[in-house]
Amino acid sequence: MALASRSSAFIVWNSNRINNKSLGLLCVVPLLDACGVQQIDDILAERGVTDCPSSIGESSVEPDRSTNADASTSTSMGAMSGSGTSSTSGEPSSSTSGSDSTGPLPPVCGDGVIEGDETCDDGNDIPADGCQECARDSIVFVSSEVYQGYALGGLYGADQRCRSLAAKAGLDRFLTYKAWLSTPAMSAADRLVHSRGRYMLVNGLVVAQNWDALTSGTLENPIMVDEHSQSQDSAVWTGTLASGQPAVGSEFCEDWDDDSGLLKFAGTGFSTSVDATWSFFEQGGCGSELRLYCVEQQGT
Ligand SMILES: [Ca+2]
Ligand SMILES: [Ca+2]
Repeated sequence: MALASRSSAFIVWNSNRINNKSLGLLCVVPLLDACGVQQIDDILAERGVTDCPSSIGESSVEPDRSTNADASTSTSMGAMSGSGTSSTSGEPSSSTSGSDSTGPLPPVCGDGVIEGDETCDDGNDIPADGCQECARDSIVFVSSEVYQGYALGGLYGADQRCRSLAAKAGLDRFLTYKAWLSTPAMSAADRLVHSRGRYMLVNGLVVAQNWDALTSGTLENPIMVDEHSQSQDSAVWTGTLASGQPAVGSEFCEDWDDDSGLLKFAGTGFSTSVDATWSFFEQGGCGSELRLYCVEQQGT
């Protein structure tokens, strides 16, 4: 009976999310989770991405990164191409790797070449143009969709949902997105890239200046804006403390993929908070329909 209830829950979710896509996939009850994730993969494939990951692998990130990185680099470079020879001007490289040792030359921030730990290099001193000190801004949004905590399909399924939402909203580099979500064995801090760049809402407001600020327990603006720039005042599945570590003591909805149908709980945050409760506020029942935080990932 638990399975039957999951089936109906899935169908409701499915009809809400993929209502007129006619993807031609038929879900068989024992394969609900796998099928749900597969359908999200197919949504991504419909948008021209055929290399959907079988795990949270970087192989899916690389092709997407290269194309978008090229695009953003060319536009930003184009915008500043006329302005002087700034090869050694501002924006010094923040990677302080030893200057006089034997290894390869350290990256030079400002030379227009993305290298080393740089995720962009627009060669200018303009901080709020999406590339600051050779670190690119990352978008973070709260999902416009809601999900039952036990039916996310695990961390991978949650990540796929973020990618699907980002793709449908037309966000760049949508395949890179991951959910701010932990299990006891895999923390958000371990899963997500610790960017030197800013974390931004899609409406341009700054959430945090970098990863350390994001995980400091205080945000500049709450992550209450979804991928379509709409406000969402809502509880959010996280299983994660503001530090990025798992919210120990909660049940994580059986790694966000609970087949038991039993009443379980998991850690939630609140989207309007700017203190540590943005990530962990209280535990919520896994049958509740809550949102996800989705975070764009920069290069490894
Ligand atoms: Ca460079
Ligand atoms: Ca810049």
